[in-house]
Amino acid sequence: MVKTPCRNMAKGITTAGLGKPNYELAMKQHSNYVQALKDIGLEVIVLKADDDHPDSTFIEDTCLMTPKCAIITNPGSPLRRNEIHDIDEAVKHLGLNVEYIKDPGTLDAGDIMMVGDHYFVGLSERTNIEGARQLNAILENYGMSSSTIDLENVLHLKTGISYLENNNLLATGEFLTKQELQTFNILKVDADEAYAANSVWINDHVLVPAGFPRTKKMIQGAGYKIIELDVSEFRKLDGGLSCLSLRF
Ligand code: CIR
Repeated sequence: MVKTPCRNMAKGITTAGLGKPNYELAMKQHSNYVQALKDIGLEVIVLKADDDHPDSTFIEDTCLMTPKCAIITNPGSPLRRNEIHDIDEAVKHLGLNVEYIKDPGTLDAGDIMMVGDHYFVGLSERTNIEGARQLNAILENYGMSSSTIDLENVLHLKTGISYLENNNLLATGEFLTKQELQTFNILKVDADEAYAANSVWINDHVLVPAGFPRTKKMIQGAGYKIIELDVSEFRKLDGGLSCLSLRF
C-alpha cells in the first residue's frame, strides 16, 4: 500500500538541509517506486493524496502490518497524528484485524523492524516506552514478540538498519555495535553512504536508493537482485525507501 505525495509535501518535517522537494519530480519518483513493486510481483493499493498532511506519503509510519493484524500507530509528531484516519479506513476495507496504539503511547512504525515473528522497536523521539509496551502487548496476544533498542542519532530505527532476510542485516553508524544486533550477519554501510542503510527486501530483490555504489555492490555480492530507485525528493524530507509503503 502506498500513498500518493501531496502538493503540500514541501511543508513536510525535515532536518535534512537538502532544500525543498520538487513535487513533479517526487510524483515521477513515486510512480517509478510503484512500478518497481509491481515488477517484483506485488499488487499495489494506491491511496489518494492528502493535502492536509504534507508527510502523509511516508505511509510506513502510520501502521504496522503483521501477518495476523494491522496495528494503527499513534505518530510521535503531533503534525502527523491525523494521518492515521485514511489508513485506518483503508486497512478496515481489507478485512484485517485492526489494533491501535493510544495516548500516552506514541509510535512511528518506521521504528519497527520485522524479523520473522519478532519485532525490534526503536525508542526514539517519535516512539516512547509506553508505545512500545502497548505494541508488545498486542503482538503477544497474537503469538508474536518484540524487544526495544535505544536510538541515539537517527530519526527512526530503519533509518539505520534494514533486515534483508537470511539473517542478513544492513546497518550503519550506531547500529554496527549494538549488542542486540550482533547475532545478525551485519552488512556494513559506510558513513558516507548511510542513507542506503534504508533499503527494502521484497521477494529476493532489494530496493536500493540510487547513488550509493559501494552499498549496492555489497548487497549484490551477498546474492540479491538489486533495483535502484531515485528517491532524492523524499530524502529532502528525511524519508527513505521503506517509508513509502506498507508491505504485507
Ligand atoms: C517525518 O519527519 O516524519 C517525515 N518527514 C519523514 C518520515 C520518514 N519515515 C520513516 O523513516 N519511516
